[in-house]
Amino acid sequence: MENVIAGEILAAGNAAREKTLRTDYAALGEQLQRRAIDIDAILKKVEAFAVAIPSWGVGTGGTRFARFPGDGEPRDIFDKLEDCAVIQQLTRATPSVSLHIPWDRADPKRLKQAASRYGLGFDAMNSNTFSDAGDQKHSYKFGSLSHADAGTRRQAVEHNLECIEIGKTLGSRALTVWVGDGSNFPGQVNFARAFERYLDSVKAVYAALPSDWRLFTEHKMYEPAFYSTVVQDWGTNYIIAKELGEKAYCLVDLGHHAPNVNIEMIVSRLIQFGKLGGFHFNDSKYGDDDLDAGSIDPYRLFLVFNELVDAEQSGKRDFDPAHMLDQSHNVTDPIESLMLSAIEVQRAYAQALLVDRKALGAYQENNDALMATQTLKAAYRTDVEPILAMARLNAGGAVDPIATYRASGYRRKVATERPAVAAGGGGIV
Ligand code: PSV
Ligand code: MN
Repeated sequence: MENVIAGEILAAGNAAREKTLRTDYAALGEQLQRRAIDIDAILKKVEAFAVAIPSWGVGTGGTRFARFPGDGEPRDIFDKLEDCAVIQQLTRATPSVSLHIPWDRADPKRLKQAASRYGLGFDAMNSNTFSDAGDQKHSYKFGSLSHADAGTRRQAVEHNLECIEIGKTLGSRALTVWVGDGSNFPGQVNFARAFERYLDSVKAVYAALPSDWRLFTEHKMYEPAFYSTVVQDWGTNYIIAKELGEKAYCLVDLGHHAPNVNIEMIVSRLIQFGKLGGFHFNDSKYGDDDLDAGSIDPYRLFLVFNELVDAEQSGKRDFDPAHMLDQSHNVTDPIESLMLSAIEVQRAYAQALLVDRKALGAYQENNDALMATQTLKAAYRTDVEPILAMARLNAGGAVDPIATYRASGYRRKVATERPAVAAGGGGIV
């Protein structure tokens, strides 16, 4: 496996930090032992935890007002894979990349070669029928899978089939479908007819799914349609997954809900009825802000993982939610944001593993609301950083990924190698 960051830089950074880390890890181990928790067992689980990087996340994002490109931005999917390799090399928590077609269209064999050179795999494929590609016949201005015109729907279905074909060569095992279909004016579309057309189209996509693949449909409350959206909420999404069959699951993008919605309860419901497919992790304050995971409300992220760990520990069958990041970086170096976001997701998982579930169950049975919530807080308040850093060190990553990345000068290097990517209008990301 090719190292993008020089081995000596990584080793030097770790050498400077390893002694302190071992002291901190031992101290946390003692603290957890008093709570009857074996730190090494938690470490093992954290080491096995992974979250996929969205290929589109390593480029600088933008808003509809402007995009301010950063230095050395990836020019194509091969540069993106190189950036993803840096994230994986230093965090060891992001072994796969999620591709978006047509943005990442390239010879699948070359893609596979490039990824395996870096030791990366491919996560879910993402189709794009929310914007027009240069060479397509029908426009998606008024929708795609739910479009009133049969030719446009057919084109959108075929695009999804092409994504599956590309994914097969790459070794992907899932397709994520998000459509921006909806309306901007009351009366513009007939809700029922649009949903019926969507269901017909997505059924045609589902029919082409290989037997070992999963189909993830992603709901979103609004944007780009601002009055109604065809797949707007988890209820609609659940209906879709039920209508399609056992390979269809709901994907929860944390940013796709109204502010203050109890997302962890949605997660619980979908788990209970066997339809939770996975996540797009990010954070938000007002809407689909695509901010870094855990940057605004880390407690909510913990509460989501509390549900996941609860399900995992209660032995739910066929429970294997996909973990992906989906965020947009407008003011930070995307590599740094993605490294920290992956670690934040991992942190929420580690904290959720510390919840005393036996005590919590007893408090719940006895209606002791105060102690029940304190039980969650006790886990959340625990500083699990030594566990996360130890997991990285054991796997050959960096104790401090940001410091090591900055010391490596990677961004300066690619800035000289990659000609600037144009500024300009924003994207939807
Ligand atoms: C839509 O906002 C979304 O969350 C979907 O996952 C898209 O595929 C992604 O963002 C990129 O635009
Ligand atoms: Mn998403």
